Amino acid sequence: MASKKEILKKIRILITQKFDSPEEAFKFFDKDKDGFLTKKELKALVKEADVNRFISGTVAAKMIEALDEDKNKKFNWKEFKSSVAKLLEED
Ligand SMILES: [Ca+2]
Ligand SMILES: [Ca+2]
Repeated sequence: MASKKEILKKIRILITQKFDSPEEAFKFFDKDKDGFLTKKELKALVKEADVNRFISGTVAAKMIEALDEDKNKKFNWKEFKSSVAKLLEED
């Protein structure tokens, strides 16, 4: 199984290489345009990052668990932005 570090690296590559900005990535994966990334929408992002699909749901759940500041089980733009900022800080 891929390590956490490898998974985060894949997500970082997706956001930095396939999108011009984190905001563009957020808008792209917010499929219903409600201004939130739900676990399901985040799972699509994780899958798109080429993380093994069998663990994509778990990865999405863990990301929300760890970084959902207002505990509503989904990411708003501010939470997503700070998640990406943390990702970019890693190695
Ligand atoms: Ca949404
Ligand atoms: Ca939230």
